[in-house]
Amino acid sequence: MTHLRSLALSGVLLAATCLAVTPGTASAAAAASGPGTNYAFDDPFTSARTAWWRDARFGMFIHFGDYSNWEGEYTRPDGTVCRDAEWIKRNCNIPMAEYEQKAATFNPKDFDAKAVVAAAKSAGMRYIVITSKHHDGYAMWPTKQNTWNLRDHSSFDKNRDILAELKKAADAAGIKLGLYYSIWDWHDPDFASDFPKYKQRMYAQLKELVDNYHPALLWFDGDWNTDNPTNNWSPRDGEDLESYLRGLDRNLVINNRVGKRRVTDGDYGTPEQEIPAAPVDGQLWESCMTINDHWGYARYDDNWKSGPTLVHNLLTTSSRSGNYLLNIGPDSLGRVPAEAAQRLKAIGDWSGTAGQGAAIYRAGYPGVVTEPGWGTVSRSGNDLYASVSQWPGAGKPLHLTATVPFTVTGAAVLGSGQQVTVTKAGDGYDITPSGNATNPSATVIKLSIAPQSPAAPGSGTGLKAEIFDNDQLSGTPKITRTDPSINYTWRFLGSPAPSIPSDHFGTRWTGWIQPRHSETYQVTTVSDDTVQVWIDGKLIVSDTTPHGPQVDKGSITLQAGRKYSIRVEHTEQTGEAYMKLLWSSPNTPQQIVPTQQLYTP
Ligand code: FHN
Repeated sequence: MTHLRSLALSGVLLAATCLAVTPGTASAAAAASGPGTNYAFDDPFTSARTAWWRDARFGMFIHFGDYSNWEGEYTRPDGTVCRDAEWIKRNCNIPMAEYEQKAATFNPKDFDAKAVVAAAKSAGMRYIVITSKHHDGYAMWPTKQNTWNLRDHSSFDKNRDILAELKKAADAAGIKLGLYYSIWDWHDPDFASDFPKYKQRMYAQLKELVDNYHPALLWFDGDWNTDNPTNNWSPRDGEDLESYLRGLDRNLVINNRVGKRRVTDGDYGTPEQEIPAAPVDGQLWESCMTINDHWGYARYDDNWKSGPTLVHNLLTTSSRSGNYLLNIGPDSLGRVPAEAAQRLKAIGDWSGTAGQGAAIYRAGYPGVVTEPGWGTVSRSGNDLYASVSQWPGAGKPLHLTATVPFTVTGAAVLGSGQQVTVTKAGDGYDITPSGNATNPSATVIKLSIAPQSPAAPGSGTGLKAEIFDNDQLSGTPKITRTDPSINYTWRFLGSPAPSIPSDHFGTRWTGWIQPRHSETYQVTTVSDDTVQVWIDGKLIVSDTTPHGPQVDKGSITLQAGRKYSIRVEHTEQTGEAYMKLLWSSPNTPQQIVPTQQLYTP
């Protein structure tokens, strides 16, 4: 049973699609490409476009597809049982004909979008990401690109569209909807035999998703090098696709698996089943995790994470300026497993009690203290939220190590009137609550702090840029201009200006940099091919070995309000090109160094 529409139609469709876009070339819908293109049009760390995602901190991942119909178990012809969830077709070697027959019986008649959204709301989740197409290629919406989908190949009500139902319910509840899409496709014969044709079909499907469901976020997967079928997805494919999608909707938030999961791909990194030990240098991040041991539904999997564990994971990600994307796998009828719903509610009960959610939403890495052993500390403005999972014995202090001087102007246990004593002690503060923990997950102590007064915002306009059409920075610069910041993603086709070719160019930026805080700043570069940074005449970053997209960093102690000389030199030889200059400090969350703190010579 072929699932591509009739050849003539698919020919027309593909022809139409070809008119709309041919991967690897700019289309009317795609953003510009070629010399002079900078694919970075904002700073994801601070832009209005990503603000909802950064503030949200907590989302629901949903793995739901025709694989759910197996409920995690396949009985082989010899009677033995094979277990897997969304990978069951591949890992249990199910013949395609048998897999397709099973999909024809898929009938998630009990899928209730309002119930799914209510479960997310009950947890305090602010966005939802659902699998629109997983690796098995089965589309969960009525795609026109093939008949391997929930509308054309199932026993489901042909008048229903679960993505539309979910979009409507999410909008009504004020929750953003994201769509997961696997690049790797086990079903489409062109994935292995005619990759360009597969990509055209993929582009057409993604346009359907953007046009029909208006997702706030696209969560790509299946980007990695693998076989069976061989995955030829390349960094250049990622460049083309990301550019095309941003041409469709500039507000889209896109993860790093649109490319090859590098620091320069998409808007954020996607650690999986783990939480990074600290804020990730050079990129936002979101940890995705199962609530038991499977992404897709597996009826035998009772290894559910406890409520306190899930609360602690959420607090840990927020305290390191990350997002937590917690997964559920609806069963074959589309129902949210009761055990999952119960745990989601436990999280929401915790965050909704006594304002404890303030430790999560719009909160991030504290900067001014180190992470304690007794819990986590997150920061929102000049409030620290010490979330204590190991409550001290009566009269025993909780110690916080300070990284810079600050004063504590107030301390209170959320949900309790108990007294909290704060005393300066050694390298920081001792915090001594007088009463008991308020709950088994985490008791939150809110500390109001007064950091040392920052200098007034700067009035800079950026740095002088001298752009050379060679990678030795030799001779007279072809272009001299003022660059408001150093935030360049040129990728393969772009360059600093239309007159500069996309290979063999270089730039020298010079001027002054003005910190707002008197403290040690981490200077972070994202570069390809080479980079050097001098501040106050000191070489802070130096990576002169030609490299692919790479993070380098250095540190320097600066005085608030003072202007320091800065010189940045970047060269591009061939291939991709990137140059970003970020900074962070105890009182400065990671960001592209802002224009007003940069001055021309
Ligand atoms: O292979 C997939 C897997 O099935 C699941 O979708 C996870 C979720 O992020 N992503 C891939 C494994 O990294």
